[in-house]
Amino acid sequence: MEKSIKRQMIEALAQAQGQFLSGQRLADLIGCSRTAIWKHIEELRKTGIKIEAVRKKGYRLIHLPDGLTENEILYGLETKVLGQHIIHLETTESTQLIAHQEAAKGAPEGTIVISEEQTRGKGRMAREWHSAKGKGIWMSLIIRPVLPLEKAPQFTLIAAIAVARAIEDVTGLEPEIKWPNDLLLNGKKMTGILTELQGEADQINYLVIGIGMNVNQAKDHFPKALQNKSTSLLIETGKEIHRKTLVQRILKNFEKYYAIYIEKGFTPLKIIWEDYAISIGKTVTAQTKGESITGIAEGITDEGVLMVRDQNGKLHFIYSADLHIHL
Ligand code: BT5
Repeated sequence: MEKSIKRQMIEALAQAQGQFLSGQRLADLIGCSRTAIWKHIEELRKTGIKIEAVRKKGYRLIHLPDGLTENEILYGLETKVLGQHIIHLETTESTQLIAHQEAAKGAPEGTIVISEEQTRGKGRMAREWHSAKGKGIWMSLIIRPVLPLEKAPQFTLIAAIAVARAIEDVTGLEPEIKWPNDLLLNGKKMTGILTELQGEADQINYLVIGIGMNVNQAKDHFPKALQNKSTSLLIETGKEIHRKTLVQRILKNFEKYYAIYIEKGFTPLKIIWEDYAISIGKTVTAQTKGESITGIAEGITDEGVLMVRDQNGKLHFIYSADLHIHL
C-alpha cells in the first residue's frame, strides 16, 4: 500500500533525529509542493504531534504522543500488511461490528479497527467485555486466509501467542494462556480474544479477530464483579505502558506467526503455544454448550482442539468451551 504524505513526513522527520529538515527538502523527499508540506504539518499538529517550525531552518519533530491514531500507530510499525490500514475511533459499540462492516465492504487484509472506548464490547456467547476509555487495547483485526472454515479456531490460538509474546517483549512478564482465548497474569484475566468468521460453502471469506487487552487500568477501573478475577499490565507492573508499542508488537508477532502458519501449518505454532499453556496436564472441567466434561487436559491436537481424558479413560475432543482449571 502506498504510504500517505503524512506518514512519509513523520518518518522523514523522525529519521532526522531532532535535526531540522527544510520545507524544500521534505517536499523533494516526498515528491509534493512546499505548500502541501506546510498544510500537512498543520494537520499533524492538530493530532497532538509537536513539530517546531523555524524560518530558514525548516521543521523539527519534538514529540510524538502515545495515542492510537493512524499516524501514531503507523510510525514505527514493522509490518508489511497487518495494521497498514487503520480505522481509529474515539468511541464505538464494538470494534467487531465495525470490522465486520468494513470487511463486508472489502477492507484489505490486515485492516485494524481500534477504539479508545467500547460501549458494548463483546465477549464470546454474547457476554460483555468491559472496555474502559483510554485504558486498554480494544482492537479488531481483519484477515482473509484462503482456508476451510474449520481452521478458524486456530487463529484464536495464533492471536494468543502473538499477544503473549508482545507482553513479554514489552514488559518482561510471562503471561499464561488458558485455552482457548484467555491470557492470564497471576491467575487473573488480562486479555480476551474473540475470533469471528464470515464464510461461504466451506471457505473462510474473512476473519475478524478481536483482542481486548487491559493495559492501564487501576483496580477500581473494573466493575466490582470483575475486580478479583481480572488484572491489567499497570496492576502487574506498577507502570503505565504505552498502548501503541503493544499494538505494534502484537501486529508484528501476528504477521510472523501468520506467515509460519501459511507456510508450515499449525504444528510449529503449537509448540510455542504449549509453552504458555497452563491447562495442560491439569484436571479441568470443560463447559460446552451441551455438556460438562471433567478430566485431564492432555494437550491440543495439530488442529488446536483440546483433548480431555475423563476418569473412564475416554478421550474427548473439545472444539469450544469455557474451561475451569482445578487447582
Ligand atoms: C472474551 O470473551 O474473553 C473475548 C473478549 C474480546 C474483547 C475484544 S475487545 C475488541 C473486540 N471488540 C469486541 O467487542 N470484542 C473484542 P469470553 O471468554 O466470553 O469472556 C468474557 C468474560 O470475561 C465476561 O463474561 C467477564 O466475566 C470477563 N470480562 C469482561 N471484561 C473483562 C475485562 N476487561 N478484563 C477481564 N475480564 C473481563
